[in-house]
Amino acid sequence: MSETLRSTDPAAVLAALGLSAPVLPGAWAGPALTGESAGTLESYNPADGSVLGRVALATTAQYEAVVQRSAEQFARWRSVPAPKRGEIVRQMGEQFRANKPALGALVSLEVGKVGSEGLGEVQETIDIADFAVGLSRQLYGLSMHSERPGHRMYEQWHPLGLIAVISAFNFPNAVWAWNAMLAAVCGDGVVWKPSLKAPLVAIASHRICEDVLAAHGFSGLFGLVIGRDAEVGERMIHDARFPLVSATGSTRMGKRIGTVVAERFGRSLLELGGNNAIIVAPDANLDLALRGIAFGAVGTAGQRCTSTRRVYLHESIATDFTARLVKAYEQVTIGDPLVAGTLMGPLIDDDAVRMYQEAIATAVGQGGRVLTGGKRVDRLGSYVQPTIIAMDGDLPVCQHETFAPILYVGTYTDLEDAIRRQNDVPQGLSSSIFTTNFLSAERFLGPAGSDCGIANVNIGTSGAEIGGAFGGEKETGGGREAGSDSWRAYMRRQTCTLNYSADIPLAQGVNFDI
Ligand code: UN1
Repeated sequence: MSETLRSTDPAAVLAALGLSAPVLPGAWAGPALTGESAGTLESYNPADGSVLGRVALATTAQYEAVVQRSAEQFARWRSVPAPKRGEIVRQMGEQFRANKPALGALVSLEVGKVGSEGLGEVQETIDIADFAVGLSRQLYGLSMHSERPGHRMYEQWHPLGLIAVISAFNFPNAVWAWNAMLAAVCGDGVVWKPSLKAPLVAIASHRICEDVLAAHGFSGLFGLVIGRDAEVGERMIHDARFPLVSATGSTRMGKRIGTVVAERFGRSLLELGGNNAIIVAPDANLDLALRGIAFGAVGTAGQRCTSTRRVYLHESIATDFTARLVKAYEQVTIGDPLVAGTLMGPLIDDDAVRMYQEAIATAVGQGGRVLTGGKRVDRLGSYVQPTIIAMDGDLPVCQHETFAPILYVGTYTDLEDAIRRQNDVPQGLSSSIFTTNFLSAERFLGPAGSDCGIANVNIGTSGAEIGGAFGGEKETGGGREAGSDSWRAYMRRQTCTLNYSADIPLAQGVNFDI
């Protein structure tokens, strides 16, 4: 399939994904549950404020039906051999490949990502599906040497159960897929509560997987509930049928989920706010630094949790480099995300525009100087200008994550001080240094260097590949999703000791002769 579908005709994109109904169901226990609803939700195109579609919000009873269905299917799915589960996930990956142009366009329409980023998001889903397929033959446990003669000891990994996935608007497809594809090969069921700002991408993604699952007799292993916190969210996090709640979103939301889930001894996997900085050393390749910062800060209109929010420039290069950065910003084409050549689309909605404006006003009040941007763009849709704010010391506003293209730029003299400042925020997701000096790079990556879950050299803070574990420390929540050994979060570990001797010796030399 080609990747060139760039229809700005939403009806064609929705029809290609089977989403043409006037009101789409918001509860899917495999197929849709219809009949009742907890109200109607409208999904808007942030590029022009038009209504893309309407969704019937899930009721409590529908939530219950979805969870029950997933639980029933899990009871059989857990006994399917993992490589066979992998084969079914492989087929899901194939379907995402076939639907990539339309689904990528829908991501652009519903959340405002530019065309290549919409497609890139679906590619991230395809990548994690491929990764999960390979993993399905590599869910390894260790074997240990028993201290007792005639004994064998090993550990094995079993499916954990039902996984609740709560996702944010900014990666409406891929972050769910990180969880769902791994959970599926690990033998789990998945119930997804997506962002109410991106319900259509969720329905399309769910249906793609459901078709594959149904063809293999596992309809409803993946469930979808598009609902408000009152009907669905709170119920879900309190629900003991979910041994794991994996959530992406704000720190405030994560605190609530972490507390409630811990109280019932569940596990939570949290991927919350970021506040990511780039240090540019005096010896950096400045062309690379410029591109890395521009994509990190302006890409996705600054609405990634990995977006670059702060830059620390060495004083010797600061004046010239800042001027280049300002010039680059002024060349950014802002507009319809699905028009070729657009680099920055709209923010998700007018609330986001308001938060952008408030953050800038606060920064200026604290002594920040707007070097470029700073204003809403005067056209239909939630568009803003990418903004650079110069600061002498670190502004208090820098402690907060604003989901918008605002970049705070400061200077430094001493690398130690720059690293201290990059770490000196409550969040700990991603970080970068641009340097050609081996010692500076290693210093940044060392144990007293960056305190983030992601630390890069000569690339920006955003755009991580799925092969690595993704997540961060401190208020970012500590969870790790996607690659490496993140799969372990979706399984339970069992330590097994087998006695094949004619005696029953006790460990630690204990005698208990009876
Ligand atoms: C997010 O913003 O929640 O590293 C996820 C990145 C993407 C994922 C971002 N691969 O920027």
